[in-house]
Amino acid sequence: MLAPRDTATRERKSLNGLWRFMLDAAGEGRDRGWQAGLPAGAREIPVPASYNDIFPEQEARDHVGDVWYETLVRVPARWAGQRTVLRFGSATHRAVVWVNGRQVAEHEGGYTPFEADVTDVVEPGAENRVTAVVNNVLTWQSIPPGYVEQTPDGPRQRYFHDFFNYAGLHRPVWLYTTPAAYISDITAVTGLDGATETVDYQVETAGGGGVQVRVVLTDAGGAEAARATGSEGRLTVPGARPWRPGEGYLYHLAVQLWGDGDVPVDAYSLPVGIRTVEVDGARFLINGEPFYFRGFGKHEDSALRGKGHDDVFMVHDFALMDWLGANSFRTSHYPYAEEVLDYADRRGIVVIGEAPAVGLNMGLGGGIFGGPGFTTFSEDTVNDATRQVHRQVIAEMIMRDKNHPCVVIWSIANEPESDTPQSRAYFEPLAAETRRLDPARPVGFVNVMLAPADKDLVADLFDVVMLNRYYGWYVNTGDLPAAERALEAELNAWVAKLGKPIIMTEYGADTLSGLHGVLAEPWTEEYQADLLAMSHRVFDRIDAVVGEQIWNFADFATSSGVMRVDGNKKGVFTRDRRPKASAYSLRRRWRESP
Ligand code: GCB
Repeated sequence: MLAPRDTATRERKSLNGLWRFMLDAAGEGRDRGWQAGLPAGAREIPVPASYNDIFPEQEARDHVGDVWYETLVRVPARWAGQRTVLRFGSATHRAVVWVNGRQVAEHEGGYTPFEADVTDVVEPGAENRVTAVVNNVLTWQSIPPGYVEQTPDGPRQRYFHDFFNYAGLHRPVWLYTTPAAYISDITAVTGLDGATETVDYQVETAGGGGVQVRVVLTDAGGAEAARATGSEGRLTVPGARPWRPGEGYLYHLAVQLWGDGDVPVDAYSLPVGIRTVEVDGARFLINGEPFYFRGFGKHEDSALRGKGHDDVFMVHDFALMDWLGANSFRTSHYPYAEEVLDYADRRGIVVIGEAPAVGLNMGLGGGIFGGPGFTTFSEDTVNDATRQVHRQVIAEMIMRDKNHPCVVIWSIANEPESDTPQSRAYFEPLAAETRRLDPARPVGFVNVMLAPADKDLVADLFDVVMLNRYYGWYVNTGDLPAAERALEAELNAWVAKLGKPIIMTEYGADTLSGLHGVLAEPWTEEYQADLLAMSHRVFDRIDAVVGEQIWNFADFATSSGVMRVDGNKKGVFTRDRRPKASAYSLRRRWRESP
């Protein structure tokens, strides 16, 4: 799926800004005809943003069900005769969209884009009404899963993941044009043929026959590097300058459709980073060189915006990662806004792209507080229908992100149950399907502490071992010597079992900014720094560990609970991005011995 871009033949119009907004807990908007116009009580709300924290109201924050968004957009008169497309970067977790009262789109899944051809529905030159009903309910058949509990005070959304269920229109909304015959998709896979760099391209077209595809690859300075004719082929680029960690060098693949005329029918330009990714024994190679991941699991999360995409936070977060010497992050626990991956491409930041499959594990969250006692995989809980949705979100993530050089691994789930035959039966086809959809990237899933090497039944299906471990926090709390022994023993067991590269995708400690202790007690800034240093000593002793990504970059919002004080506090930065003490010790480790 191509991102909307302005080109010689295409034009975009942003629909970001203030939209009209209504909560609809009773789900009666459709019957009341709100798709034809919201009632007078509608308020204004910013897009993109989560709606939960904009108004100081419990009703909005804890809303369960539908909300309505509406805006009026004047479609330029000059767009008459062009194909016009309406595109939502995301709508969390599902949406139905109308234009001028006519339904044009319906989409399941809160973290991938969807679009609709609205050529026949919009009136160029006039104001057109765009209406979306967005629903935030999580069920056993949504990804991520959840369930709604009916209480005397109304419905309550329950879920199994540790971040707040923010919802709404989180990402930019666009109207854009294409010519009637247009480029509908491009796939570019870079590689090496002997010592020569290659770009294998494939162009899909729609809306008209008799067109010819021409592609020209130019370097960052605009100089031509290769060209070809035809909808697929291989470009060779001897001596290409690679995309590599820390250096986001990009070529551009200019794709043109030609008819009989002397100007192209359609034109689109795709950034291409020429690089290879491969797993070799217990090493992770980028461009044939061993790569060590330094960085974080992150969240799309900030005050007031919730999960709304925000360029200020994006640029600032990357600058802070750079300040620390981080070279990578994981899009825990869902695909992030496309703008983030575009930026990572340009900055040379390495990304593990993760599907929104988090919370597929009923073994977590029980303990002394008592869990509801669900079975993860069963006809009534995570079942075949759930897996079908899971398959779909993986496919949409790959369709959207396949051309980003920054993405080097697909993570298809975070901490699912993985120690039962049912979990193997669930994941085996998903792993195979992910490889089929993208044979060019290693595939993994993130393993939970409950399924160490001697219990896990799933990790052998994947190329890399990604581990979330909380030695010194959830276990061996406050006892770092014991934590160090246990962590090392577990990692050695994984090395012995699979011999694959290990990336530590989470480790860390909740830390209250400003809390200090002469003795490093849990929750103090000193303890976080000590726990990280302990973990790093272990990683440095094990060759197969090829990455360390701390949980988390910044403090973030969660649902309420006795384990969470105003959210999850495992950030190296606070939610407003002030450093805790560990930031300075990390900076020394990552910047002084890169
Ligand atoms: C995990 C989860 C992450 C949580 C984290 C924690 O293992 O993957 O979503 O936030 O632990 O802090 O408990």
